[in-house]
Amino acid sequence: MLHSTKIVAALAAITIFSLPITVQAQAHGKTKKGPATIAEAEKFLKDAEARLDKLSSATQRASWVYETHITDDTESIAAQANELSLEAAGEIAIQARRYNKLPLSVDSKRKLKLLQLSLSLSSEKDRGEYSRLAAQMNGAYGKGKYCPNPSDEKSCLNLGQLEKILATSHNPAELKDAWLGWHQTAMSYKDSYAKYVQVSNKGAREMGFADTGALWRSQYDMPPEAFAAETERLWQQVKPLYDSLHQYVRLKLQQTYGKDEVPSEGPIPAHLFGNMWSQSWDNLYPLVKPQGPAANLDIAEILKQKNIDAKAMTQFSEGFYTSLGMEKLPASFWSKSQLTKPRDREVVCHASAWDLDNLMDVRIKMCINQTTEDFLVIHHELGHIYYDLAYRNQPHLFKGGANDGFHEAIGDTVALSVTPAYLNKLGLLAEVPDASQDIGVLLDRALQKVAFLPFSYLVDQWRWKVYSGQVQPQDYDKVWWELREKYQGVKRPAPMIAGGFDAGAKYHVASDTPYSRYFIAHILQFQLHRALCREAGYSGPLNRCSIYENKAAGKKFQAMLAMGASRPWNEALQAVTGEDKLDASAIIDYFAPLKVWLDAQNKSLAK
Ligand code: X8Z
Ligand code: ZN
Repeated sequence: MLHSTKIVAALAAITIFSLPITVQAQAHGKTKKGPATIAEAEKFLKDAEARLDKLSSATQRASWVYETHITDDTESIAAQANELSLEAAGEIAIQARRYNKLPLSVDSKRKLKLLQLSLSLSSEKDRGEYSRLAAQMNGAYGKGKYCPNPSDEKSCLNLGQLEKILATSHNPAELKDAWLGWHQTAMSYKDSYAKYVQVSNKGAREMGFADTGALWRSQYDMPPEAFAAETERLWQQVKPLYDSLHQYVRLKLQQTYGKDEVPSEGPIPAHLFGNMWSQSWDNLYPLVKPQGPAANLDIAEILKQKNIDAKAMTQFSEGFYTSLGMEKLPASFWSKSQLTKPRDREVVCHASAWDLDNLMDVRIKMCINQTTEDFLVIHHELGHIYYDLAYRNQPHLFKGGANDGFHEAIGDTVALSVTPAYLNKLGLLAEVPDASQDIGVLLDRALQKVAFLPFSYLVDQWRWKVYSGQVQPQDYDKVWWELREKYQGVKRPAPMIAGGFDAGAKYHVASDTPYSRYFIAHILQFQLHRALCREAGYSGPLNRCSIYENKAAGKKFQAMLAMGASRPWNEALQAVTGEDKLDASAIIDYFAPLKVWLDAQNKSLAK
């Protein structure tokens, strides 16, 4: 589980109230007689919140122990706890239907809708299978290893080691080997995934959704089709910027690897982007940086030189949030978080933020290295934590993000204020570069943020097709690569293999975490940044703005965080930006000078 403590998330205006009331109320055993009343509905909501609150803490604790000590025993403990939560959430979701037509308060109506955005598996066997498969795939991903020499255990490489090769090597054969090695690890749970999809769909259908994909798309205060159209609209807005970056990177990669490796047209092999999923390309900065003096955000050397360890890196990040007027992290955060990879056991290293008691027991789980990337990921994770803390006084069902994209955007918004000037102030960067070097910084950011857009869009394009049944297991890879070629312009470094499951080599597929949230977050964080900079009285180029120490911006931000999931997300957006729609013009504005530069480079490099 990532940041979310609840099985339900945000609300949607959807028509899911189709079953006759008697059938609805009987579905999980309990039958209420007579017409529903407002008083009964209020009591139902109160009891449901208390029950879910208690269960979510138990489930979170079991999952925490599992993900930080992977064993067969902790796997089954986590699966059992999840099964109980699933049972309760499903039962409550079905019972909630009884009150849908009552004239309740706005808050109670919203709570009822949120409760019904959940799977309901009435069969115990299905719940058991669903929970077991989920825990098993999550653990398999965490333990995944590539052993170049299968008879020698010492040759085995874990994901962290393979990612390091992808990030630092410039030897195409070595890159390809690490890439293929990791991707083949997912084959072992392809069948589990296919089975899991079927059971999950059953649960979505019991709640009246077409399939689990439709359930996911229903969590954005709009009908599922409208959400799909909205993401496509945003993608079209940013595509020209992505295309310019992709073309520039192609030409620079050709200079490093030659035209045999990097074609002049069509998709580029996926192992050459410095990242296992080609999802962010900042590790390519040294290969693609502008000529002459060009600043960037590289602080890895300084972290090592100054011996700034994982805890100190996290304290720097906390310092940003407190500079905005937010509270210090509780002592238990420091004693209970997992900041570095333990040597003595298997863990899920993929970074996550946890809210174990829905109050103050917040923690992060990371395997921090002294890299710029991890420094920024810490800001991302603390964004989740500060959101959790800000809405802790809301009723249980409103303890969540305005939508999941908001939850993902908070820390990234703060990290956009991690500018060279800010790093210099902290003593993490030797000099403040002048504005003439901005292109380097912008390019570095674009390699992180713009490169990510098509990937974050396509992961759920694929999953929506899988959940709808449009793509069957034998075509998982075929369609995965069609989408990756179409949107990202990257291709598999070698022919597909029978039984392959390349999508499963991505954490969020193995852990069944929706991914559109990151696409939304990458548009939204620039919108929030633009508005908070305005609030701070700043009017220069957006890439030079840092809201560090600005209490006015901090206050606006905190007020939005404290709303949690209590209102539709466009009201949360309005509270900070005054705008009520997602709008990619902020990311376009932010990178406007870079776009001009990229297009000029592409013209001259192509000659
Ligand atoms: O999974 C994450 C976070 C935890 S919510 C580290 N991210 C996505 C990923 O790694 O694929 C952050 C950006 C995209
Ligand atoms: Zn996150």
